[in-house]
Amino acid sequence: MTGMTKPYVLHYAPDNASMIIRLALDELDIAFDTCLVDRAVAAQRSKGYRALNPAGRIPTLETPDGPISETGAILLWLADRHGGLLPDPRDPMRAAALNWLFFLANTLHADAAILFYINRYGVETDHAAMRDAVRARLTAHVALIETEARPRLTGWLGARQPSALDLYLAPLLRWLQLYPVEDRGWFDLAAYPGLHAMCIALEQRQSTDRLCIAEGMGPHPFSAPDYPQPPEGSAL
Ligand SMILES: N[C@@H](CCC(=O)N[C@@H](CS)C(=O)NCC(=O)O)C(=O)O
Repeated sequence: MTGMTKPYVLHYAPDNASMIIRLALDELDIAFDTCLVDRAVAAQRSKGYRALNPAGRIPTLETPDGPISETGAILLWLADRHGGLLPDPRDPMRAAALNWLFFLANTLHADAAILFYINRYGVETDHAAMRDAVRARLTAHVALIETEARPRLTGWLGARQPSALDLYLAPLLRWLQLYPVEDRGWFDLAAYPGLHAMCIALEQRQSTDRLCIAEGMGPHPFSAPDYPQPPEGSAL
C-alpha cells in the first residue's frame, strides 16, 4: 500500500557495510525503506543518528523490536526472525556457520577496518609498518576461509542460495580490493578460487543487481569491483 511506512528502515551509505544488510533484506524478500546517512557531513556522528546507534557506525536497521546495529548481529537476528540465511538452531551446520560468521565479524571485518581507518590507530609515522602487518593478517584470514571454512560449510558458503556468510564475505572481499583508495591493488581475489567463484555466483543474483542500481556500483561488484557512483550520498 502506498503511503504506509514499512516496518524496516535501513540506515545506509553507499558501499558501506549497510550493503550487506540491503542484500540480506532483498534475499529474504522483506520490504524496507532506506534512510541515507550522509558521510560527506559525518551524519553517522550526528546526535540524531547516535540516538539509534550510539557507536556512530553504519549500518543500523530499524525493526519492530527497535534499532539494531552491528552487521553480524543484524544478520543473525534476521535469520532467526525470518529463516533462511543461516542453519536453524537445531541444524548440525549451525555450529560451523556461527563459528565463521563471528570470524567474519570480529576478525576479518575488524582487521579490515584498521586498514580502512588507519588514521584512527596511532601516529602516522607508524602507519607503514602497521599496514604491512594488517595486510599479512588479512591475507591469512582470507586463506583460512578459503581452505578451512569452505569445506566445513557445504551448502552455506558459495551455495546456490546465498547465506549470511556469502552476503557478509563478498562485500568484505570487494572492499579489500578497493580500499583504502591509496592502497588499491594489494589484494588479489583470484588467489582464492573458491571465494572468487562465490563472488561470481553472487553477482548472478537479482539482489546484487538491485544493490548495484541503488548504490551505483558496476557490473561485477565483488569479482572485479570499481568505485561506486552513487545516486545519493558518498561512500567515504
Ligand atoms: N562493527 C560494525 C562496523 C561497521 C563499520 O565499520 N561501518 C563503517 C562503514 S563500512 C562506518 O560506520 N564508517 C564510518 C565511521 O566509522 O565514521 C559493524 O559490524 O556493523
